Amino acid sequence: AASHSGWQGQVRTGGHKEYVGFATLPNQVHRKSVKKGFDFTLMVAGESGLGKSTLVNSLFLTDLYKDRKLLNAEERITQTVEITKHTVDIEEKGVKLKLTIVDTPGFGDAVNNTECWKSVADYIDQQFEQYFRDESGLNRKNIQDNRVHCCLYFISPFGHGLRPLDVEFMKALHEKVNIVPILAKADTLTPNEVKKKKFKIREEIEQYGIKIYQFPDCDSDEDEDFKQQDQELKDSIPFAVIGSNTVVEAKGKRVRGRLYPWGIVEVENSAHCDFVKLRNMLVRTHMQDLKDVTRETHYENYRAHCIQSMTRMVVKERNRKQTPNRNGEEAMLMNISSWIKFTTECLGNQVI
Ligand SMILES: Nc1nc2c(ncn2[C@@H]2O[C@H](COP(=O)(O)OP(=O)(O)OP(=O)(O)O)[C@@H](O)[C@H]2O)c(=O)[nH]1
Ligand SMILES: [Mg+2]
Repeated sequence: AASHSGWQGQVRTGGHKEYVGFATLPNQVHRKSVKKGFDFTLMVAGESGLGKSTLVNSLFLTDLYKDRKLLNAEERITQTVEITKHTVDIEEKGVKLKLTIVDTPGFGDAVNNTECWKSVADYIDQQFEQYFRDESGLNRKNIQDNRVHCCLYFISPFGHGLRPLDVEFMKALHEKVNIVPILAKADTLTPNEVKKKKFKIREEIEQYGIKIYQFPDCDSDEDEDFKQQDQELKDSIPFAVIGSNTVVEAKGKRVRGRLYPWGIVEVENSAHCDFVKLRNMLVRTHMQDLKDVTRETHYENYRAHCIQSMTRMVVKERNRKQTPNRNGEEAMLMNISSWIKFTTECLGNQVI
């Protein structure tokens, strides 16, 4: 077999197959991307007080809010009042990941909650716009990609399934970002209630035509174990999670959990909640797919929409100016130059 170092190329000789060396291509890609490092942007959204900030803090084993000087660990996370972005660089076995968490203020506290999704939707669009601008600019090297790859949408454990605002919120975002629904504060429900609520929420998502992130189908040649795990993952939607910022002692081990008079719930115990399943999905199994769908579907939609409206404006402007006696070439040049002019103007004024 070919090794990844050096030229091993040989041609077919004497009828039996020899390697030219392109079997090393995956290795070349691997080394290059490890060197470059990876990035991922995760957003949390949903009603206030459902544990969004607490959960993202538990997810990546880093204290995102460590700069805040508060004494009590329980109090370390306060209500989120504006969209905040935290970036942490984490490294594991030489692989670097630049992780960005976008925390959004929960809705529900205001008297009027109509269009509470607006600022979140605008934030996602602004990141697309920045990327579109950078990509169409002169220097396309080292573009900072801040596009949101996944949005964990928190659903209250206290309602009967989805609330009207949940439906409105998710529908406002589902064409822009990969939505992964989360059943919050699962420690307040019995296992049977969790099961029933999950079923109801899945049913309503379908019924209201909400397009959540779809896990890609398994390849038919995958082994049975893998297929079963994949099915389990699909059946877990919405992930029932528990968040905590305190470390408690359970059976002699120190674990992240919540201490109640009747016992301890452990965040990372899969018998207690889907926290580990969610983290594995985000990090181990589907991070690349979430990024691919963002790029190929959500960004592509934004971009097409943008170009369409710019083209429409150019046509309108040209009709307004109506210059009947130009020859073809001159008219085409006019088109291009006004297109460029309008691109810049549209982006500048955010007319899109
Ligand atoms: N029972 C229970 N309480 C939780 C859980 N996660 C967080 N909490 C508590 O719920 C309260 C609110 O948590 P936050 O993380 O601030 O909630 P949030 O969704 O970020 O709220 P906003 O910033 O207002 O949108 C805190 O007192 C947390 O300790 C959980 O899984 N179960
Ligand atoms: Mg918060």
